Amino acid sequence: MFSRFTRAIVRPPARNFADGLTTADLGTPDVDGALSQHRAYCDALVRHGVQLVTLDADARYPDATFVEDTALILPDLGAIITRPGAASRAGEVDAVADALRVHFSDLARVTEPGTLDAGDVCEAGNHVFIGISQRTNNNGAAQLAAWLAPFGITSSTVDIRGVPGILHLKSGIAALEPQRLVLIDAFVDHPAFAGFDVVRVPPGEEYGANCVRVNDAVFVSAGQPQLETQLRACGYALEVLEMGEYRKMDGGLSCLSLRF
Ligand code: CIR
Repeated sequence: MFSRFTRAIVRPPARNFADGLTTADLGTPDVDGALSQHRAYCDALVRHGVQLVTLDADARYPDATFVEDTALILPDLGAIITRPGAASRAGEVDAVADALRVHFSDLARVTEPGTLDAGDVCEAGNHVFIGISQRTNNNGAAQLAAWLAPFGITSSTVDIRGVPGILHLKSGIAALEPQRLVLIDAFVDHPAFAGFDVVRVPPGEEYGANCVRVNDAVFVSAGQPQLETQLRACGYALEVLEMGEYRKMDGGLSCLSLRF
């Protein structure tokens, strides 16, 4: 599952981006700042060989820029459209499904009563961790597990509801290789992650845990200097990206693109 990505779906924020959901106490995001951070993010994807599929902004869905939550893609194999756990985000899936139908003839879907935000899905080689969160329920996780199994992909759940400060599983974990995870302290001793090579996120830099391997580089949010040093020591080239306007809306770096 660490194939090269050649494409990514992205969706710039609408002018009413600040009307989206958030628990962060970091102030109101500036939409022009968010657009400029989005452009820089897209430019970085292009620099690393990724062709963009850019969806139109849609003011009906102020959180729609966080496209990652709406689908899980197994490059060259298949894609499943999620059923987002927040009611205000339910309709975001339509435009993403339309875009994916061009590439995947048979799109699967998470259906009621399951809910799943793909920000809760972390792929590590042929195993997938599924966070049980305020957005993803056990039924949604079971539906995803059943969809993955015929592809030879195993899965397990990680209940994150008691972990403070994270919205999704991937707010606190990233897979850089099939056997190498970035983990916040809250996950370091979790049995689910035993046996993995771990890059431990320094205290105070937890927001940086939501980094993404894109082909030969790791994309990481700006402002995490110790984590940057650790990642460079592992041999990764980094793309350090300003994410401040998205952080104000509980958004991480991974959620701005759906890579395949
Ligand atoms: C939300 O609360 O749904 C959005 N404001 C943020 C979603 C971020 N998604 C992600 O980290 N995968």
